[in-house]
Amino acid sequence: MNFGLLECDDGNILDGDGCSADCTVEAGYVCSGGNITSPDVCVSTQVLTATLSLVRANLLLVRFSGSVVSSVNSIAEIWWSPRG
Ligand SMILES: [Ca+2]
Repeated sequence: MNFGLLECDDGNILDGDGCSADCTVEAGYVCSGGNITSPDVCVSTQVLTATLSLVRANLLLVRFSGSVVSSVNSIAEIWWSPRG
């Protein structure tokens, strides 16, 4: 956990999630909230743009300007957010 001596500590040794394996904040992220008992939480600062195209009846194509993660709330509702 982050004792204030590291740029960040998210509790893992993975790169690409905002806090690198050597505990530095990765480009395009901000990390905060870490303390002696809790890890930092890193979020992407990337602002995405989306392009919508109606491919054919009942088929919509969504293209994003960057990597995203998605979550499905219902068969008609999908949410996307910047990866990270
Ligand atoms: Ca990490």
